[in-house]
Amino acid sequence: MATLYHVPTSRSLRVLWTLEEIGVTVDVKSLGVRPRLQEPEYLAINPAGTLPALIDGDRAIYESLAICEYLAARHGSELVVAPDEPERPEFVQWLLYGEATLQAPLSVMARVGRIRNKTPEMQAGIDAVLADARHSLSMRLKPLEQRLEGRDFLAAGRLTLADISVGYPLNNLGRPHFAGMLGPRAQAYRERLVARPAFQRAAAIP
Ligand SMILES: N[C@@H](CCC(=O)N[C@@H](CS)C(=O)NCC(=O)O)C(=O)O
Repeated sequence: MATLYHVPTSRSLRVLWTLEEIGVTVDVKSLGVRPRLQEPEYLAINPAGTLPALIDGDRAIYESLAICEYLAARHGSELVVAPDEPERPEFVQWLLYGEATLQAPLSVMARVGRIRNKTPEMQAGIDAVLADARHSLSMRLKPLEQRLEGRDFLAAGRLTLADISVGYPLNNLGRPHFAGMLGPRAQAYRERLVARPAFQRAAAIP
């Protein structure tokens, strides 16, 4: 059985959500957030120290969306839009958007938020980076709001990995700090996604 290295609230949530949607289990190893970056045992599995990682026999996969695609495709799930389906290009676009476009400014915010022992000059620089990331985030939400006009899902008229990809940063955008950033369609879409029983089960995994 494949092993998934996981930390609650990390991008491993995408993988657990995918597994819950398709009704498949893997061996889940839950790690602490910070220590793993110095743990030789974990660095031997993923030299970058990032999460998630999936080990399946001799195969190691370190990108959350690549893990989701690997597991869903292997089980013949409709969460993957097949190459011969008309909305395959849109599927790939929104699949990548969730990580490369929408999650990117959130990751910047998380990283600078971890800087300790700040001087006033550093704080001023950090505040400028945070303001820029927030502006970038508000711009990057605009195409999502447009895409959701008249649609429940991002591609192919059904739940796909594109929704699971985008659902991860949208879940993070539910925090009070981001109140008011989502447009009405993105807000309703977020609520629909996080209300899914499969999402709820995945989010409850310690
Ligand atoms: N693009 C990668 C990003 C992986 C990533 O940055 N994961 C975060 C946790 S959600 C992490 O491990 N951060 C620790 C760090 O970058 O030092 C993916 O989707 O798996």
